[in-house]
Amino acid sequence: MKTIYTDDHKLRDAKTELYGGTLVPPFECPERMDFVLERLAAVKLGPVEAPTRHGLDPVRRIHDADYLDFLATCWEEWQAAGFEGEAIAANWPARRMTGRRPRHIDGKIGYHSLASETAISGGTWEAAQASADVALTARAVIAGGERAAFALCRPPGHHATGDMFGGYCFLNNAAIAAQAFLDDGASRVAILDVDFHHGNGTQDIFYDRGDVLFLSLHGQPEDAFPYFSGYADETGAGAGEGFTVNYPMPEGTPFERWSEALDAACGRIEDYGPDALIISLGVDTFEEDPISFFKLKSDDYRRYGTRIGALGLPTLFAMEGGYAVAQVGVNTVNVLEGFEDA
Ligand code: Q9C
Ligand code: ZN
Repeated sequence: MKTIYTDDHKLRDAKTELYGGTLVPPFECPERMDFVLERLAAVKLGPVEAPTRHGLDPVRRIHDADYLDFLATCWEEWQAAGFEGEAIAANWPARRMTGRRPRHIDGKIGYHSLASETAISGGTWEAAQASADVALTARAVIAGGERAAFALCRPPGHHATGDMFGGYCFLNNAAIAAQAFLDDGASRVAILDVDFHHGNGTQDIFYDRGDVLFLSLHGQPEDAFPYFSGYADETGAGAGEGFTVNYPMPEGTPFERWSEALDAACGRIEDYGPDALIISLGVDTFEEDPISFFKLKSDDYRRYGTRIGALGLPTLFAMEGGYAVAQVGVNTVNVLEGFEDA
């Protein structure tokens, strides 16, 4: 399997994350990619190739123009406002307030964010565009006839909605790739999100559409970020009714229980019969992940990769989370190896 990757992700190098009331070095750090690359090479999974530039047109199919304008100018405006730290939201249009978009960057960043842990700093916008290019290039590899491709995306994407960043995500790489499949002639695309966190952004983007089936296995929202979405009774709306499927699970969930949810999700995908499958591949389900609460072990990743491979579909893997940094490579590549074993 080909991997698409660029060093341009290193442009995303924020120094701060708001965590438990203090500013800490971000869990979502550039070094994560080194461990994945190292493991890909160690097992000789396949060639690692650079992305090609796809421009903003495919990004605009998913994200609003005023949001993209905000991402492109946020850091400059934050500095021009005289702020000394990285750009962090502290104000939101909360219940019963106006939803109008402010002019001042301190207001605009709240309008365009869903959480405050994620800081914006210089290079973030450039890295986010490169990450989308990685996903779009992997998508083109599959369109060119390959059964599968691995988009080693960073920053991740599944928390980003059409008009909000947060949860370490800015552009929704999986959603952008799904839309590109549709725009290239596909009738139906399935997105299976196996990151520990609910893929709220992807769900929101396709919530009222029947041409994308979205399924997510995640920590239950009563106890886990993003807290305000991911319940089992969120099933889609309008033409999208029945095309969102959530599998929230409690603290301590082991592979035996998690894999039952995966089996159920795979059954739904088989019934849907998509032209392509996108896996939002986060490995923060790992037992040693510092911010998550599932109990998967390294060997389990290989087993579930094989289950996904058994679907027999053209499959794009898009990297999402995973913060037990030294184990991110083994766990991620185990999924890909298991897939190829199917
Ligand atoms: N108590 C992804 O995995 N908040 N994003 C963590 C932990 C943010 C995760 C707080 C988690 C974002 C792509
Ligand atoms: Zn995650």
